[in-house]
Amino acid sequence: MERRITVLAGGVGAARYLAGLVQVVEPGSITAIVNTGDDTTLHGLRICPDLDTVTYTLAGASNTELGWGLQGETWQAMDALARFEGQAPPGSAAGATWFRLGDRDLATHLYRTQRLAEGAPLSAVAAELSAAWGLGLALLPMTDDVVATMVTVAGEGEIGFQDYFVGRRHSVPVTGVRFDGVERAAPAPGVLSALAEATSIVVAPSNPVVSIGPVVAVPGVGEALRARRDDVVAVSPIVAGAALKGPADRMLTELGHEASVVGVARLYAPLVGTLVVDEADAGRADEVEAAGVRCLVAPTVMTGPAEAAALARTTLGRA
Ligand code: FO1
Repeated sequence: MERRITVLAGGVGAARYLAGLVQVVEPGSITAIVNTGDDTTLHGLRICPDLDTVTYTLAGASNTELGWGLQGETWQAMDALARFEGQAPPGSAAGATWFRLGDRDLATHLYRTQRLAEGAPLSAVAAELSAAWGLGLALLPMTDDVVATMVTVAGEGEIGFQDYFVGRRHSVPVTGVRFDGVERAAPAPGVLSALAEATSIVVAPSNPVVSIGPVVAVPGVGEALRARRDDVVAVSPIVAGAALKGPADRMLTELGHEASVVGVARLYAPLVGTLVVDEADAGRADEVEAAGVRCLVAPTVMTGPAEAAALARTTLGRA
């Protein structure tokens, strides 16, 4: 039977996993369904951080020092913008430089924004950008509609995801998360068929709340996953109680979940048949299974391309 792999993806962890996966299977057999809840509009430009992180990483062009954006980046546009920053009246976002858009990265947002203004759906634009970078897999946004992850921050109220993540350096306690617009969103073309027709479905090691959460909240996507639960394998983004990158561990605790592979298993249990946990968490395998999820213990920390490829093989049952 022809192999088809569908991956639910957030940002850096998912991008690294996919970079491993393209080493072990034909890229043409892979569909990545990517979170767009982090997307934002600044300077009139539509910015899709997770789509771009996956694209740049698979193209071998990501800025590994920063963890976002392009390698070899320069910042002349941001430096020039800083001159105007103090002139904007209160409440205006004009001239904002807190969210750094590199000169090369700007080209992506310029192209995307123009195409969206011409009426192209985001899925078409993502395909064009991914083709321009020479990628062989299908890269789908979870939806062509606008969905915005909103974060309720203690003592401050609700703010946009990037205001929390970059503006507050994800260091403030979170009391709630909501995906604005998701109930009206439709899965992007190809999303539901990629889930229905996949021979394997993988939930990449991404933040369960703000990266995978928005994807499964798109009407129809959670249901499609539940229907394939036995074939869904997730990789825990939590290793030995800590997130390898980002605020997933704190966020889980703040929202009343356990920041551990067991907490991840309990969250994913309705959708996921198997959870891959790192060897550091081998001692918790029984508790993962008690949550109703098969537990696979394997190295999950992707320190380089070989480790990412090995993790991809594990998720495909080919370790
Ligand atoms: N992350 C930062 O910490 N600071 C930034 O200034 C920043 C700018 C930025 C620009 C484009 C882009 O695609 C991503 C960018 N990110 C930045 C990363 C992004 O905020 C997060 O990594 C993701 O949204 C979380 O997955």
